[in-house]
Amino acid sequence: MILQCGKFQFDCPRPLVMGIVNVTPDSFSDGGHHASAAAAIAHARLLIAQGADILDVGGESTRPGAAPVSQQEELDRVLPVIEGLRDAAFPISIDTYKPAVMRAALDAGACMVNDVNALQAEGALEIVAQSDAAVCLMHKRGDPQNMQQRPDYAEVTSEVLDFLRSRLQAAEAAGIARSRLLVDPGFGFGKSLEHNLALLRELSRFADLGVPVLAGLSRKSMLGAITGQSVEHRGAASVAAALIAVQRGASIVRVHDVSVTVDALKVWRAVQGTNQ
Ligand code: 8Y7
Repeated sequence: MILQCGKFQFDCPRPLVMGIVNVTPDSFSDGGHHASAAAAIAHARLLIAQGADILDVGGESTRPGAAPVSQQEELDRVLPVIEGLRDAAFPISIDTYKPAVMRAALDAGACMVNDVNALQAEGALEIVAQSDAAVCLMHKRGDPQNMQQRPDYAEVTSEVLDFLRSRLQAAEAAGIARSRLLVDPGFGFGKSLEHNLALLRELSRFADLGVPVLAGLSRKSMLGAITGQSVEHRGAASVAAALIAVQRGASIVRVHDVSVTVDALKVWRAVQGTNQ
């Protein structure tokens, strides 16, 4: 399976590692956007050196309970980072659900849109259609402010699959070629622990949709619920979860801890044989 990602082309039998680059204002200095951009660029370069295949740059937290950020603030955070990395020619994904941020990031050199809202915002489909970027369509229920209140599904995997199927159709109808599309069940986005476990257990059903599957489990609260570990001690659980996702057909894992994930996947690939 080939994924078209702007000028990059990924051959998806080899699982890819997406490194998370959060651009948030530095609360310890008054350097403002310049300081946070410099820190994010340095972190991005480190993740690439550790073996990340693609970087996911985001300026608004979508964690449960997070407050929204204005469009201008989000642009001020992410654009200097994408521009600062442009010459290095790393594949960059922009983590946003705002169409104006997508457009500016794509113009600045991003080759993928990672949209937790699956291009449902007015104008989002068109902006991606006009580009040659890849796009990850993720399922969520509710908004970060309220999504963990009372998640309820009759059959979680089938419902999430139905949603992603309809978003794939909408994307193709808008002119986004299938070779540019990915799907993601959206672990933790309006799901209980049981829902998240069912989705991970049945992840191969998502791979059956015929486009690459992205899985984001890194440091998430479901891993805290299982292990009892606080967020800064979920590294081992995150590597285990990434490996399980890849074994069940995920093509890309979105992680904070790139170096250890890359090593775990090297072991998996060695056992699988040469053509993975
Ligand atoms: C995911 C994500 C987050 C995910 C995709 C966190 C932006 C929360 N999680 N994007 N974003 N999939 N595609 O804990 O699971 O990293 S933010």
